[in-house]
Amino acid sequence: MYKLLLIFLFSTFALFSYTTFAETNQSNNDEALISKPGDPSEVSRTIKLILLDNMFLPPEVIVSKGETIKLILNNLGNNTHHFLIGSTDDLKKAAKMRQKNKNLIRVNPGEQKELIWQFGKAGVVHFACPIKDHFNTMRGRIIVE
Ligand SMILES: [Cu+2]
Repeated sequence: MYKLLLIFLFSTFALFSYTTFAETNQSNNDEALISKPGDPSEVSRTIKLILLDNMFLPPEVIVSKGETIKLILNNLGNNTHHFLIGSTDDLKKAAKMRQKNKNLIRVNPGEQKELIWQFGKAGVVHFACPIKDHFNTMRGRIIVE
């Protein structure tokens, strides 16, 4: 019984430390606090983004603080594009390292994908297609008012 209690205490502590670390890590990144994946039941608006070779239309979107947006990504270009939302650093890293990112959405030509995203704080969130040769022009931003 005593042993079981020790295991319980240790795992609670481990979980707590992990959460604390995750929060500390996130607070270094303002954009992570401004936006995050949203709950489908809280969608207040749908915004369509057209993906072309190589740009987003519109390249700038304005949302209100607190909104959960369903983003429709419609690829009308001839090439496959990727969509990644995050901080400028995240996007640059993804473009440079071509790393697997769980938030990366692949949209083939003629295809349409959805992303539900919540904007909790006023600020600016960036999005881009991190594919090499696309990244320089295929960028946009979401302004949270
Ligand atoms: Cu692209």
